[in-house]
Amino acid sequence: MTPTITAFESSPDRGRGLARDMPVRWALEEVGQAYEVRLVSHADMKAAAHRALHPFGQIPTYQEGELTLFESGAIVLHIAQSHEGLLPGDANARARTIGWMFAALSTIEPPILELANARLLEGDKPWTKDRLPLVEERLRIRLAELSSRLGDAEWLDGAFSAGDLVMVNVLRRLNLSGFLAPFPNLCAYVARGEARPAFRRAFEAQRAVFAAGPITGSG
Ligand code: GTB
Repeated sequence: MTPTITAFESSPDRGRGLARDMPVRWALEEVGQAYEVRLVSHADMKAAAHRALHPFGQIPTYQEGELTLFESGAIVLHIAQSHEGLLPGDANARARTIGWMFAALSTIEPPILELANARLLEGDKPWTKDRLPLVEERLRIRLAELSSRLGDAEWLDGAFSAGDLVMVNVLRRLNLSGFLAPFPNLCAYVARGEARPAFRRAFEAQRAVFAAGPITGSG
């Protein structure tokens, strides 16, 4: 059965592939699973019909037969568990891969989002001048730790896996920030992920939505 995912009708990232339909598209491309995309406006996301799929009124969602999922990490894990290619066969390696997915979403991503919020949402607040250096330092520490663990390896734990997919996707948010620059191995790691043909297909698919422009009227 062909799954259907949701994505922004008009993404605020202007086609840079930073919204969270991107890891889902990427995972589907990696495993060679065709999918359909239902584009939603901000109003659609907050309407009752969408909230029945996603309690927080967000994208992405994933529907496949009787199954409805939200949370990009859970969706990527489901795709990885139901296809070959993104999880190792060995049980211990599989558990470690899932550990890296959690590490990406619950250890590396929070300081990245904290920085984005401090700059974009709280940039004009009186406390930001004092708080921002602390937030930046917390992110630098996490990146240094990740860089040290990755070392000269190509991927985090053996062959490319769902752990790398989620980690690279999280780190991409820093691409234009300069925060990755002190860590050449992390820059190369992100570039390796972005060079994968499945990533390119996913990226082009989401970019095409932005390039086509917003849907206006029903014609
Ligand atoms: N934890 C959830 C997941 O991983 O699926 C988070 C889902 C989420 O944050 N969805 C966002 C959303 O629907 C879109 S991706 N927001 C609408 C709302 O909450 O009302 C987050 C995002 C948005 C924009 C950019 N950008 O412009 O760069 C990057 C990431």
